[in-house]
Amino acid sequence: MRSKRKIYSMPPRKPIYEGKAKQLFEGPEPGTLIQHFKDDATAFNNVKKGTISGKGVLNNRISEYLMTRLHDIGIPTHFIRSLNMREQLIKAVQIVPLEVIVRNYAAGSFAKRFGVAEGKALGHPLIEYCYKNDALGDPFVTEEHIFAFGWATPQELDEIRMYAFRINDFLSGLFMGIGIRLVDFKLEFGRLFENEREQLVLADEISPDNCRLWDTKTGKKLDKDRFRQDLGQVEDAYREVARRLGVLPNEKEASYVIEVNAKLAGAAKKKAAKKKK
Ligand code: ADP
Ligand code: AIR
Ligand code: ASP
Repeated sequence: MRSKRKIYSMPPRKPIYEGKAKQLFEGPEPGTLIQHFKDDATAFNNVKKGTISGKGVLNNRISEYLMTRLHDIGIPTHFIRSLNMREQLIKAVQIVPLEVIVRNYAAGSFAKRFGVAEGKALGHPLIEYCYKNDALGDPFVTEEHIFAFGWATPQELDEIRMYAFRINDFLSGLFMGIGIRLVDFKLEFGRLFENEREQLVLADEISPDNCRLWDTKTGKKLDKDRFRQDLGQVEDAYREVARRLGVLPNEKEASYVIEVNAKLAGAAKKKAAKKKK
């Protein structure tokens, strides 16, 4: 028999920002934000748009898990605690406007730029920076640009590099342990102002949306490239990563999310139809 569980509507909250994959709301305490993970997916700087059903729930879980593990090895992060299946409480930070990309193997834009085969091992992990600016298409920049424009100080960039390499070492090992090769990934950092102290912390998310993850045995892509390249089985890939990390929601939780999503979609449709009238 189907359960007659009541689905509670969300209390109104002050929206702060709506991005391509997430929404930010004002948090319950000063200096906090609620990070809401959507199923929306974009690629090639918003040129390709779609949805990956259940992605928000999985990325929320995966990012919570990875951020917690990183905190345990001494990497400061913005993550405070999980709130529900799609949301987590985070510390509000001033985002350093850089995408910090770490690469272990050639793939994506790097393979294209240098005309090398995807999967070619790089001699050592390599860091690249992009200026976080959608209107400009997140252009690649060097340290010279970063200092000249004042996006980060030399001290901050030293710290970012140190964290990025430590995160890479740790995550490469963690994924290796579950049969996944960490090919590359993107990080964002922010400035946290707390107790009259300023500290750099890891922000945003770490998930198959911003990592390239390949099965070590088969080479199968288990990340957003399946969406970018129309490879199919996109949801399955995200689920597989969550399953191997041991954070896949159980069936009961999953069916509850599907139920809530259907109700919300129905309500949104009704609202849109009313507006049209
Ligand atoms: P985008 O803005 O690129 O479309 P998202 O949809 O993922 O990306 O939106 C999340 C936004 O929240 C990003 O712009 C990211 O820089 C920002 N962000 C992530 N963590 C924090 C934080 N702790 N405090 C403030 N902003 C954050
Ligand atoms: N990335 C960069 N901008 C947005 C994202 N998600 C991530 C990709 C990939 C890495 O950064 O997901 O893991 C390098 O991307 P690219 O396209 O430069 O090869
Ligand atoms: N997230 C970026 C976009 O929406 C880049 C990407 O993931 O391909 O276009």
